[in-house]
Amino acid sequence: MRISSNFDSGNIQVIRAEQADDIQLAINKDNNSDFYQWFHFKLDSTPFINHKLTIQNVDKAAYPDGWQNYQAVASYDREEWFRVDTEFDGKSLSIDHTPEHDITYFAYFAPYSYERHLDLIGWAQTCFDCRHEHLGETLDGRDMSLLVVGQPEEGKKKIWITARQHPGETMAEWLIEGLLERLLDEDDGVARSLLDKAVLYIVPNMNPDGSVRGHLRTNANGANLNREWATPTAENSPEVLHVLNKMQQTGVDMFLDVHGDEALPYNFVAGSEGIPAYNARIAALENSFKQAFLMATPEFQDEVGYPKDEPGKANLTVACNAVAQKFDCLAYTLEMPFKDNINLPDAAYGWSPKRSKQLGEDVLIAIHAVADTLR
Ligand code: GEM
Ligand code: ZN
Repeated sequence: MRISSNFDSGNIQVIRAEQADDIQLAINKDNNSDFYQWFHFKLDSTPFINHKLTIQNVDKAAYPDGWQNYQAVASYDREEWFRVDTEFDGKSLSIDHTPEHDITYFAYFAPYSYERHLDLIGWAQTCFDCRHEHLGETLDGRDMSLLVVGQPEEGKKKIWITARQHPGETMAEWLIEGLLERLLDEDDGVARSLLDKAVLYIVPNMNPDGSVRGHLRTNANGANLNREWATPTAENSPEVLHVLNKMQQTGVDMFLDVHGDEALPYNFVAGSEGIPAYNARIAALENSFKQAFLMATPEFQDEVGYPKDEPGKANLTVACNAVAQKFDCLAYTLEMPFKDNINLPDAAYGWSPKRSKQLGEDVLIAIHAVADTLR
């Protein structure tokens, strides 16, 4: 029996793995950071024997509430990721599984590999009305890729969408995959109408280094990119610097920053109500967007979410707040659950790549609904 994680987004530390019913593991911290929660590893063992895997250090992870009612995901073929019996006792996380094949992969959420990211960029840029732009390099020397969809013309709105600032939140890039598949479908009415009104600037992965490294929340240097939007630097957060520089060139009429949430079992949005520039126009746009999103899918809800920021008290290092303040525009953080949407639970898969992709398709309806009124 052996356990390994030496692959794209792999993260586990093996403490003991001699007996199938007593496998002891721990999650590694992000580099140069105290954050950890993302795990992804491979078990190579005898099938049809019950295995008990215990991750010892989950109580000190970034978001311990994320383990309440959480079920880990597993896969044999690295395509289908299903939920497995998982218990959290307040200290450690125990996974109880009887493999049906020699190799089983386990992860915090369905991984989105760097190869799949490159495939997404490659496919998208071959589509009509979609171009790739290189924005710059990351600290590990990977490319920051921007997809520009639609023809920039006078009067068209500029809509920016970023995803996966936090690399362990892989559902964010799954959402972008679904959003792009609809947006680039030349027969789709919402896509065609939206592209008559707007140009979309989409960054499918804001943090490729952290993704490959198996980080939860930071880049290669341990920087939490979603706290770097006030003063990004080439030395610590080039990913944000490249995107902000491009935003300066294009302007921004709407911004969506896509994330995942460890604890709350819902899809929800977090706005910019606490920024100094917040005003009735942005508030009305936020409501119009949410009403359209609620009509588009029952997977979205607006009852549960983050506490609202007090007026003028927003953290301006956060992307959504920084962009809303800088460009006086509608800006939302969109959150999906690592667990499930408990309004529409799925015991076998929980929240999943498929549902993330569908939400990407559905959010285009809400974006289309507000596009004309963004300015
Ligand atoms: C969150 S977004 C920051 C909190 N935002 C608001 N408006 N309360 C973060 O970066 O901590 C997004 C995430 O990590 O998923
Ligand atoms: Zn996040």
